Amino acid sequence: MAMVSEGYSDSPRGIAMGVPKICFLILVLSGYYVSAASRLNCTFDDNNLCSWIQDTTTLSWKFGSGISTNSTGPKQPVGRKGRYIYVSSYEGTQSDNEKIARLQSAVFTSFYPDAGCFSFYYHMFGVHVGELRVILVPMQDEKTPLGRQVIWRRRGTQPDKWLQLKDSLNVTEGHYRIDIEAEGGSGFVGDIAIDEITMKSGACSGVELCDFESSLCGWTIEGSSQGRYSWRRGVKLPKGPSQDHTTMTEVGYYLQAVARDGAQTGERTSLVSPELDEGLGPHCLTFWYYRPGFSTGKISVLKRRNDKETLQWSATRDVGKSWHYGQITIDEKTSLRIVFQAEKGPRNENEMAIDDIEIKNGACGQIAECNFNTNYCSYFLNETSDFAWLLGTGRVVNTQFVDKIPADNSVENGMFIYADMTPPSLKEGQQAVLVSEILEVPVGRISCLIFYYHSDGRDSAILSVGKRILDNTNKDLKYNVQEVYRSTYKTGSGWTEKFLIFAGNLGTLYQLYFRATKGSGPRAFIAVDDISLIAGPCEDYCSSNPCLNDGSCINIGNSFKCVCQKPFFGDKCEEDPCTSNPCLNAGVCSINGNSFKCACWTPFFGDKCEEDPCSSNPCLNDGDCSVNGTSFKCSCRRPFFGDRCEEGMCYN
Ligand SMILES: [Ca+2]
Ligand SMILES: [Ca+2]
Ligand SMILES: [Ca+2]
Repeated sequence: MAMVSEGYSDSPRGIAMGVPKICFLILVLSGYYVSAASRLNCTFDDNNLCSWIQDTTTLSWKFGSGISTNSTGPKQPVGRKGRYIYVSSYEGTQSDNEKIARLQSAVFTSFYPDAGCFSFYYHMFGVHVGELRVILVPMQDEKTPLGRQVIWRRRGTQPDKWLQLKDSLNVTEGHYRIDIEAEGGSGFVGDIAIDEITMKSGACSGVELCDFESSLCGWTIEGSSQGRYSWRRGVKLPKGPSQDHTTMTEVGYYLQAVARDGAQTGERTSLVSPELDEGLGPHCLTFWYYRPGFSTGKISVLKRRNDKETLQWSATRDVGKSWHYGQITIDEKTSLRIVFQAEKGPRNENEMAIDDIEIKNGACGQIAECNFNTNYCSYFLNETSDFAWLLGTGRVVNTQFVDKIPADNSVENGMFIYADMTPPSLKEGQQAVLVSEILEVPVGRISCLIFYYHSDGRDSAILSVGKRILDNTNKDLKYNVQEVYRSTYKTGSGWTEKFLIFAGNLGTLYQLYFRATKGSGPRAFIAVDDISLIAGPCEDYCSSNPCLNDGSCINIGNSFKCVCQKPFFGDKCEEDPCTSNPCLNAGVCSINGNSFKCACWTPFFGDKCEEDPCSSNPCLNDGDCSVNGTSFKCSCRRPFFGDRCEEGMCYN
């Protein structure tokens, strides 16, 4: 714990040296030690821990297979078969300071300058989930630890799916051990599971998320020319946010633009990405930033190509002492780098920060758009909430209390958000409030909010939707809450679509909110999915029934999406597995489950009727093959003869 809680941060010295790709010293796995490090690999499938050992603690890692779907653990192991290991949040006996399950790796050796890529899958779900952390332990020898450094952690409930940690280890020469610790929570609802640990030589490739927990992920820092203003990686730095965005706790690394004594207004520092390949196609860059106060400075995102930078996004307004969401679409034909630039403002009471930079396939949607299939997008739980909006498919909290969850689990068969009103400590009237990133009333002054919701159960609960209008005319930010919609209506099975008009004065800043209020009992279920917001009046793009073959239509922004019944697919569910005529040689296609089956004409055969008796080239010695009924005939070249031209006049 030591290095993290002391506010350790990387020295900017390495930055000035301009170390390419992965900064600082990295794990080496070469020669003999490659096998030593790969010994860390484990799938847990055969009920064994491979080279890992369980340290003696009060909680224990157990083997699971995911068959108990009503528990909070994963529904199945990674790869859908075998085993994983998990820790129950609470075993009923431990006191608060001894609720840790610890897995220890074998000791391995590393030295500069190669890298090791460490990864595993984790699943953490349920209101009482504690913390999962990875600790790098420098070792004097096989037995004696020299300290411990937390290199990654997640706390509290996460989306109800397997997520992957993948990180280039960042260590100097020496002997090391890795510990994986799961800390229990305050109650029974919540398991922490892990699966498929791997360690490979070389830095990780294809890392899409940089949370700064163990490194700069291959990005580099350029300080101001005067050297007094620079991005700095650290934990709980002075004048910064009170919590890290990744972990939502005080421990966790982010990047802060730090001004030293004498730093002048207008000095700039840049965080520069590795070169992004050309012709990637559209990608969405998302990030979280912290910028409170009127004169704190400016935070910008630029594209850099051949030392020429073009501005893509910037924030100068006061958005209060909390993390905020930003996104830009990148779609470039030539390679480029992304730059996060901070420019120092005249005041020093706060300093700007960034965290959780992610680059995903596909263009960004509107900022308030979210299908909740991977994360909460720009939405976050308001700190005044008494309980949570969980991200998942509706299991765990409701199964014993609620008659029906949405029939197909989700509008898009992915995840959705649902309010968890089951903890016994909750009282009537308590609330969970999910808010969006700050939005601006557009030209035309009206927007249309579209969302889908589901409400069911024997007890009552209220869903209300509205806006929190931001008043930043004074030094202290204020919000004026305006409810636009309230429902106590039970939708029963399936999803109900809602269109709401939001009107306001041009340029007014506001956040959308979705609030669930608990009624008299816990037997209530409220879920929301597929939120979108567009400028202008509401229009129902599904009214013309564009989806074919019984597909259902969802309005998303100023377009629609079809959710197709199997085996149909395509934008309008217009295609089935036979649409592309997969059967060759006039074979007849029929649908077979989600795939197709071909009935072939003689002499053709094979899955796609692509073969005939000559396809396998049965004639030897350059003989010509011709189809003869359902078989073949060879015309041989002299001096060869025989059914397959396999015989010659003389053998030598
Ligand atoms: Ca496994
Ligand atoms: Ca972080
Ligand atoms: Ca969804």
